[in-house]
Amino acid sequence: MNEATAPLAIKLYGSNISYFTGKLENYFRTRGIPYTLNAMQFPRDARRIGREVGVIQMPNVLLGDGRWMTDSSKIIQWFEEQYTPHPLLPQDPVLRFVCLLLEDYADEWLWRPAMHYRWHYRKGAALQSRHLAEELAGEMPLPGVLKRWNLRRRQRNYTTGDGITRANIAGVEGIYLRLLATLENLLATRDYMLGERPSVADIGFAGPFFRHFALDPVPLELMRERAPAVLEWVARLWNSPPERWSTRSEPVALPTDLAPLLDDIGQCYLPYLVANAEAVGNSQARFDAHIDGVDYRGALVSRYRVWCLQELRAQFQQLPEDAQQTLQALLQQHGCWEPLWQLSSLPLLPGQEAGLPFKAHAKMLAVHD
Ligand SMILES: N[C@@H](CCC(=O)N[C@@H](CS)C(=O)NCC(=O)O)C(=O)O
Repeated sequence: MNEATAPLAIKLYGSNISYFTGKLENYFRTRGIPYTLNAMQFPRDARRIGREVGVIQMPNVLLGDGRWMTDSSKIIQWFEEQYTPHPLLPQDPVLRFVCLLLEDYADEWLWRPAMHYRWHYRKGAALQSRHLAEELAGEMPLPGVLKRWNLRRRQRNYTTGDGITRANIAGVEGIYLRLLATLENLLATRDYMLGERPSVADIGFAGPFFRHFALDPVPLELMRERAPAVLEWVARLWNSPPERWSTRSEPVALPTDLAPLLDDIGQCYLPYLVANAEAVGNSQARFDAHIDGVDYRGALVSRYRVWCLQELRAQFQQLPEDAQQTLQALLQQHGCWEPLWQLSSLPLLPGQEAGLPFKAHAKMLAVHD
C-alpha cells in the first residue's frame, strides 16, 4: 500500500489522556497518517467496539473500509507492513528487535510507575478522574461526584491491584527517577532515542511519557527539574511529521548509552514477565514477585503479558541466523537472554493472538480481575 491507497478517514477511539491512545496518536502523527480522535463514550461506544474487537479497551481504530482494530503494538505493526513510506521500524534486524523490546518494556513495565503517579497522588487523581468523567462518561446519568469517585476506585486495580504498597512506593518511583537520568543523558545529545530519526522505540515511550509523566502534576514537576531534555523530546515527538526527519539517515548501530535501559529490561522487566507467566501457569489470580530488591505483593496476573514474552521470543526466532547471533551476544551482555528463555513452555491461551489487530481474545486486557 502506498500513500495514494492508504486507508484514509481513520477514526481513533480512546481518550486524550490515555497511555495507549497517546502512543498511537504519536505514531500516526510521526508517520504522517491522518486520523481523527473520538472520545470513546461509556457505555455506548465501549459496548459496540467490544463486540467488534472482543475486548473493551482503548485505543481502537476504525478504518475507512469499516474494519475495527485493537492493540496498539499490533496496529502499529500492521501499518508498518501496509503503509510503506517513512517506516518507524529500522531495516536492520538487530535494531528492529531492540526497538520492539523497548516498545514492549515501555508498554508493560513503565505502566506501573505511570499508573502509580496518576492515581496514588491526590493532585493527579482529582484532576484526571474529573477529566475522564467529563470526556468519556458525559452521557452516563450519574452525578459527576459519583462518576469521579467510581473512576478513582476502579483505577486502583492499576496501583494496589498491581502489587504497589506503601512499602514499595520508593521502589516504583525509583523506576521513573532512574529512567529520567538515563533518558536525559541520551536525549541531551540527539533528537530521538536511536538517533536523528524517530523509531518505534520513541513511540513506545510516548505512552508513559506523553500521556502520564509529562501530564500528571507530580512526575511532570520531577521532569521539569531533573530532565529538561526529556520534556523537550516529548514535545518534539508530538511535532515530528515525516518532513522533519525523513531525509535524515537511519541509525546503523545501537547507541551504547541505551545500555542502562537494556540492563533494566534484563534485571526487572523480563524477570517480572517470567514471574507473571509462572503464576498464570499455576492458575493463580495474583502473585508476589521480588524484582531488583523491590517486593510486589498480590499483583494481578496478566494473560496479555504471557503473550508479550511469547511475542519477543517469536520476533527473535524469525530473524536471520547472523542477526540472532549478534543479538544473543547483546542480550547476554545485558542479562536479557536468560530470562527470555528461562521457561521451557509458556501458558498461552489457544489462539491467543491469532486475530490481532482485528480481534482480541477476551482475556487479553493488560491487567484484569
Ligand atoms: N495492549 C493494549 C493495551 C490497551 C490498554 O490497556 N488500554 C487501557 C487504557 S490506556 C485500557 O483501555 N484499559 C482497560 C480498562 O481500563 O478497563 C494496547 O497496546 O492497545
